[in-house]
Amino acid sequence: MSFETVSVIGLGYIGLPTAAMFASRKKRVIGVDVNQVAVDTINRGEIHIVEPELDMIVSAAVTEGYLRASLTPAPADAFLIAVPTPFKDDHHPDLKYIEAAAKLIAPVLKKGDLVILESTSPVGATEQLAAWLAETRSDLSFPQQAGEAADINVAYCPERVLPGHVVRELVVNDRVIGGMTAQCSERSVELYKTFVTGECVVTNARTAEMAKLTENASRDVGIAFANELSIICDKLDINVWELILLANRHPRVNILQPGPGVGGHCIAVDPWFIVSSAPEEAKLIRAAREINDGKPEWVIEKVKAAVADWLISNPTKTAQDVSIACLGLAFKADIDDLRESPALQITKQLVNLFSNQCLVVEPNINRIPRSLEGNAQFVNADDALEQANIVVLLVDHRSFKDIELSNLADKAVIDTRGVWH
Ligand code: SAJ
Repeated sequence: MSFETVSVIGLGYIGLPTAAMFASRKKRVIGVDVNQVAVDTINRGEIHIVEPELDMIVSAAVTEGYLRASLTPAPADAFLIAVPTPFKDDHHPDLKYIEAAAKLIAPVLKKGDLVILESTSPVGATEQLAAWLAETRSDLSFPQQAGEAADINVAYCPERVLPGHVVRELVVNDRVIGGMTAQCSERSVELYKTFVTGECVVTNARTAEMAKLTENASRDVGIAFANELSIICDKLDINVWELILLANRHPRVNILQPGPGVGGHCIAVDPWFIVSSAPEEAKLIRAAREINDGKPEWVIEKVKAAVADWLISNPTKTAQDVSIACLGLAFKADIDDLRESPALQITKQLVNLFSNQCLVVEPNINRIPRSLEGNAQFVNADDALEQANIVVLLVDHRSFKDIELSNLADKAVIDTRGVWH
């Protein structure tokens, strides 16, 4: 049975582009979201998130009648769930949005439908989703009950796209497809082949769940190694950036880059899902999370030490006289995304410690974030460098790389990204 109508539950950074890709291939797509503003915006042919090229695709899909958004679910041949999976205070995953999605779609399911979970999830979440669906629909059979003969097919298929490149990566990246049965996988491959040109590699649901977590945990461990090296090198008076360049000349060594910590909504979250499933065993993965989460505090200590040194060199001054430039707020280079950003976290703490003495620079946004408003000046890089005694480089934005080193000559510099090494 082919797929005429596809429903995407959750119209955020993954769900909306995915819905738009299906619609661009002339599938009828019903996007469902709890956010009225998002629903209204999409139905006007506009988008409520920042992602290059997506606006044109959504606008065309809505105008041609292939995509519509709604607060309520409707029958479809395939359902894709792309809702958030945050963690709770104790770092255990919170599946409440997946549960809500299951309860939402269960009433409209019919024999022959395919349900795919795309949200980054702990191992076992797909089986849990199928159990929630079965609880509500005892008139239908599910893979955990009927295997290949199930009325409803269920699979896990994680997204792996890089923010800023979503439209291209959705099409060209390989996909891992983890069906609860072989038929669930087969039907999912058929669905994704609507727009995916990358290879669809089949496995089971638990391995697919773990594959997504493993990809991001692997990157987190790599960054933690670089961050730990930066702290060791600081103590031993070695330039860590030069050290990494040298070590990476070895044909089998590829060390990542240290920074002020790890931000974004994926790499700083997903490894905890592995830790919470195997707390005794996941020693390295937990340590990596702790090293990366500890890096902002280490940077703040470096700034405090720089202030203390400045006071020694300027005995007539007090701590209220020092001026600190914080360069960059985004969670990584050349984007405007401040969510879970270590740069923003560090700047907030510095603004708390040195109220009205911080000069905040972020070339990719137009106004100072509300959390800093009133206690810091929002200026451009030139003005910040002119006034500052201490310069803290927090994001390796392109424009910061062009700053003349002579502008930094008489200042204490804390370069967390190695831009000026
Ligand atoms: N970072 C470093 N040093 C590095 C690389 C990154 O400090 O050498 C920092 C960045 O500055 C940033 C954080 O790590 O704060 C994360 O940035 P990122 O570029 O590594 O990753 P994300 O969060 O933008 O996207 C990741 C990607 N995963 C992998 O590369 C394994 C993406 O493919 C996933 O789809 C995405 O997570 C996701 O949605 O899970």
